[in-house]
Amino acid sequence: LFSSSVVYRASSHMSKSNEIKRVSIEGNIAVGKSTFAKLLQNAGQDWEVIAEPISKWQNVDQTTPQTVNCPQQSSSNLLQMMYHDPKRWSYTFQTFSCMSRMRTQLQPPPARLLQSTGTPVQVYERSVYSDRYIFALNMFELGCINSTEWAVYQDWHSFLVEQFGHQIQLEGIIYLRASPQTCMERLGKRGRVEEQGIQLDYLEKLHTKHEDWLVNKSTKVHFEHLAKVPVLVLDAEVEFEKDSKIQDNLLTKVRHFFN
Ligand code: DCP
Repeated sequence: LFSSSVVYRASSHMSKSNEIKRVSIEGNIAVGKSTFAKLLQNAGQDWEVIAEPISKWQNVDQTTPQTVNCPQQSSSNLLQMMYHDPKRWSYTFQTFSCMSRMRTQLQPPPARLLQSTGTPVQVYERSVYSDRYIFALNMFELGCINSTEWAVYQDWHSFLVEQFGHQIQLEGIIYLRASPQTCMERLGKRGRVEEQGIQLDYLEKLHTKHEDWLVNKSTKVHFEHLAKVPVLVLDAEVEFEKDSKIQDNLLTKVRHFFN
């Protein structure tokens, strides 16, 4: 099903100067983005991974000091709240996850990367674009975000991307592609408590959203530059975590994408 890999070279789109490139890793829940990001991080000193700020979503009180002393706020795991009661919490979750991602990705790159003589690359786990065109859109289509919330979400998202987007503009997207069934198995194996109620049907919907955005290019995106960002599609159906040969093969494709 996913044997072919579609490659659009990122290099032609990138500037030749010693600027830092930004690339996001996209893919379904539990496909292996973090594992792949670590692989890139270890592959060369020119790569720096900016992890998805998921621990912030699981501990909201700790990240927003003004709510720390609020006695009614006993539950602070927004990820859990969203999966437990999606109609009530999806909008709040999507707002907070996108805002915290933007804040994290807007941090200045480490000096090590700025001093690099090669091609320094900042690797993001997901982006503000998958937040909107995969997750928030899906929740809207499922009726868990209502039309007023969706209008508000799109309004502030467009505004923020227009204001700050140039600082986190992507030069490439790496799409880790695997079947929803495979992601379901990996999700079960890793056993993140909040995700235990996720059904295959949900992963299938997210899979279709990834395909529409990154392969079929049928998702209506609102940012001109985004439609031109090159996409490297990698087959993540095979288990790559413990297989060095497969890892080398994937890394070769990534290097080719950047050179
Ligand atoms: N999530 C969400 N809406 C978003 C971003 C994430 O509902 N805008 C949810 C989906 C997951 C959790 O947050 O339950 C973490 O999302 P990811 O799929 O990005 O991260 P994983 O840890 O699943 O990635 P991987 O296993 O591929 O490393």
